[in-house]
Amino acid sequence: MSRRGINPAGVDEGSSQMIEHEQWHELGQQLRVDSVRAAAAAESGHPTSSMSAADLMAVLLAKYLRYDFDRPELASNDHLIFSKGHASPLLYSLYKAAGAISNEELLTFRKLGSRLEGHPTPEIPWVDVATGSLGQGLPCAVGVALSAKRLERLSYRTWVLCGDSEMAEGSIWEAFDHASHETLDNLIAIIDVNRLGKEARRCSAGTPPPTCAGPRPSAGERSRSTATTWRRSTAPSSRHWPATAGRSRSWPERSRARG
Ligand SMILES: Cc1ncc(C[n+]2csc(CCOP(=O)(O)OP(=O)(O)O)c2C)c(N)n1
Repeated sequence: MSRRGINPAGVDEGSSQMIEHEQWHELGQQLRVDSVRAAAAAESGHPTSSMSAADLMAVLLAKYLRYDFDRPELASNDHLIFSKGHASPLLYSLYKAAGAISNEELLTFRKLGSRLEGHPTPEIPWVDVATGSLGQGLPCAVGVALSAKRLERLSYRTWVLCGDSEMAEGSIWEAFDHASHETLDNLIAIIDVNRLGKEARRCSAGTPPPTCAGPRPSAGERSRSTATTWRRSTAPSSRHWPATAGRSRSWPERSRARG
């Protein structure tokens, strides 16, 4: 039986949980929309890979991540590594939601001279390691977590976002093996199981890879099929769309405005 209590502020616990869930949902939608906007401005990138992990990152940002974006050099800051670095539009949208970058900068994604490259690099103060080659971020994160535990003896956590197809990389298996051997309870791998990995199926050893017959689809056809997938699976409601002009409010600002 569930028990409902009253917290010190006089808000029913059940209601405050509902408000929290609504805020996560709204933040997730904001991250999805911003990921699409960034990729649309660049006319490239991986918007769908970003959208599938938006809710996961919304909860992480709103509730668990301990990070001062104004002071990235702080030793107590958690670390966040996107092992699925191709979901960079989501990472940059998260920075925007945290108030670390502006809407204008978000839209420079993948433009010449922008620090928001197609895959994250340490040119950005909140990025530890360059990722994008699948299977690379988690091993690096194991190193960071190992350092926290054995060298620095600090209590920060290392969060890593991985893709489900990425799990097939040998380096991922080795990294998990080592993390377990070192009992790295300060390392949290979040696996975005969207059951997609560019091709429809992953190939396990001995299975012939899926082949593609006929002419290659044009860029237009490819983007149309991406849009269709997106509409079917995770289309945000239209009320989020007009937020394109000017500097939209960051997540903390929106939270504060709501009280
Ligand atoms: C080592 C390596 N091989 C291939 C690629 C090309 N690639 C980019 S994204 C991707 C699919 C990743 O699928 P998954 O890990 O499930 O992430 P999703 O995009 O589905 O969230 C591939 C094969 C790459 N970036 N790195």
